[in-house]
Order: sequence, then structure tokens, then C-alpha cells
Amino acid sequence: MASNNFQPKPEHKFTFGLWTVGNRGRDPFGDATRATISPTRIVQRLSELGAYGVNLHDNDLIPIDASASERDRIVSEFKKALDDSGMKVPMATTNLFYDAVFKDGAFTSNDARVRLYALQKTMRSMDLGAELGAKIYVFWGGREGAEVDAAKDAREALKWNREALDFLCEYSIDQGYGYKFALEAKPNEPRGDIYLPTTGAMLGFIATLDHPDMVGVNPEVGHEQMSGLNFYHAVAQALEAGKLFHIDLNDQKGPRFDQDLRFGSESIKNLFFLVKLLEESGYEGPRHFDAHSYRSENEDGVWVFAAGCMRNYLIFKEKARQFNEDAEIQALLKEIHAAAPEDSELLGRYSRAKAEKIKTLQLDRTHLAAKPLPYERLDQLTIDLLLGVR
Ligand code: GLT
Ligand code: MN
Ligand code: MN
Repeated sequence: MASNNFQPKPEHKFTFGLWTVGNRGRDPFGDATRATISPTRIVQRLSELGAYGVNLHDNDLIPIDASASERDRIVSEFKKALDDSGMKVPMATTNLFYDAVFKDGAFTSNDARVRLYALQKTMRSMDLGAELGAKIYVFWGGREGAEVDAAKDAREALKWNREALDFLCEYSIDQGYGYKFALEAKPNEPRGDIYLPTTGAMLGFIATLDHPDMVGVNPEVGHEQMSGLNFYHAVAQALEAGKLFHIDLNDQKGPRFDQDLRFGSESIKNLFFLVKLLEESGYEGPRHFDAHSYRSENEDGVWVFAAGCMRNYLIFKEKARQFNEDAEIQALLKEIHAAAPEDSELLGRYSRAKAEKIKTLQLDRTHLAAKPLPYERLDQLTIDLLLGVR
């Protein structure tokens, strides 16, 4: 324990969006509180802190109205910063929400020309991501929603969304980009309601696409919590379905507006189980922080924030190791999961013989219900461990 200084290293695969550490503290009620940090400086500082890479929207790097020559100059400077530091760009995405053209959605706009513009912008942004080496492409449809349901048939919106994703899967295949698409859900904000509001809804939608194998999810801690859901459960479902292609780590104070707080600053128990799950599941993708520093901070505070996200992840990882090695906790778990071999054999895949056997089993309901389950003790041991008194 004393030898663990929680130092992040590239092998931990920690990444940040340019928009996260680059966030200037704006909110709907107030303007920026800190200066812009250039993308090349972000790359350099994050690399010094031990991160693996950065992710970006097209317009985090290239202004929406840049000329072709400006674009090329910016990209080559950025690539040089990546080369100098050894930082990677594992994921790219499109900004389909900031510009006024997307006021009523991008892929789900009622206006077919806006839908075409969204496809054009995404294909160009996929070209940029591929040029930077990205293999994961995120879709966060922040404007794909509605306030006025009279204006748009929600089935039609789903159909347009599906058409766009099917088209873009084909584009990736046609160009040989090898992208995996990761769909990110959010229940609301900036729209009154966003279509496909949870990771579970995204998983259902993916099964209806032309290339379901290419498409998975990018769950975000705060977005599931905004819906009042258990993030650990959402990620478990995605993992179990083989669909966790990316993850947005941050934190949130309950179901309110999207807060994007420092990872591990609030939901300690839930995020402990999340990190334990990620580490034990064989998930090999980036551990991406989609969070930003408090508005109170200047640039120094931003780097304290970034270091804190990674540090908290590594602390949870160490706590998971302790949990697995704690004799008392493990003995309790053994007791809880104990089962007679003949009972286990009867569970699982159906057979007529099994069904007949189960129907005749002597199962004493009252006796079964009387079995004590020491969950209070187990949970208190977990709390003791997390609070550092074990
Ligand atoms: C935006 C949003 C995030 C998404 C980003 C990807 S953009 O900051 O709040 O949750 O992951 O588009
Ligand atoms: Mn996100
Ligand atoms: Mn968010």
C-alpha cells in the first residue's frame, strides 16, 4: 500500500477530451472564468501527467469555418505535438450540437438538408479522426430530441437516426477506416428530451442497425445518474452484451443537470464497483474522462483536476485489489454464494428432463425465506475498506 503512489502511466489508458480540460468554465448563467488552453499544450501537459491520449470533436481542433489550408496547418502542428509526446488519439467524434444549424437536431432534423449537412460534417470528421489514428468513433446526439412532440414523429426521428448510422457504417467500411461506433445516451439537456435516453435504450436500438457488430455504447456516469440509474448496472449490461466500446468517466451530484465533475469526487461506492468491474472484465479500451474542472479554477486547477480523475481511478483499483484479498469479505461472499452441486446442475439450459425434475423438487418456501443474508455486514465491511479504516 505504501509503495503505491497512484502514479498514472500510459499503460493505464487514461484519456481526456480536448473539450474537457479545455473547458473554460462557461455555464448557461455565466461566461468563461479561465483562458483558452491550446490543443498542443493540452497534449503536452496531459502527457506529463501520465495520460495515454486525447480525444476530440472536429471543432475542438479545427474551427468550423477554417479554410482547407488552415485545417492542414492546424492538423500538422497537432500531429507534431502527438509525436513529440507519444500521445494517442484513440477516439474522435463530431460536434453536431453547437452551431445554430443543429437547433432542431442533426440526423433527426425535420429538414432533409440539415440531415445532409450532418452527414457531410460527420464524414469529414471521420476522415480527420482516421488521419489521427482513431479507431473508436463516438456519437452523442445532444440535439437529437424534442421539446414539442407535435413537431416531429418520434418513430420518424428514430428511422432517420438509423439511416444516418447505417450510412456512416458503410462509409467507414468503404474507406477502410476500421472504426467501431460508440453511441452515447443522455436523457435531456440540451434538448427537453433526447431520443434514446439511456444506455439500455441504445442497446435495443443497435440491434436494429445494418451493422450491429460495428456499433456499441459509450456510457457516461453522469448521464445515467441524471436518469436516476445505477451506472455500474448499465456498464455491466453493456459488457455482458460485448458492447462496451468506450466509456465516459466523470461524476455527478444526483439526478440534476449534467455536471461532469471530477471522477470519483461524489459517487464513491458506485464508482468503486464500476472500476472493479472494468478491471476484472477484461475491458481493454480507453478510460476516458469526460469531465471538467470547477468554474472556480484557473489553469493550475485544471491540471489538479485532471490528475485527480486519474488518481481516484487508481485508488479505486487498489481498493478493488484489497477487497479481493480481504479474508473476512471473501469468506462472507463464499457463504452467500454457497450452493449444493446437485442444485447447480439443475439450473441453466433447458431440457425436458430438467423441467420435470424441477417440477417435482421438494422446495420448502418458508425454510428458504428464513435463510439469513449477511448483507449489512458485507456492506459495512465495504464501507470500512473504502473509508480507509480496514
Ligand atoms: C459534450 C457532451 C459529452 C459528450 C461529448 C462527445 S460532447 O461535452 O456533454 O457528454 O461525450 O460528443
Ligand atoms: Mn460524454
Ligand atoms: Mn456529461
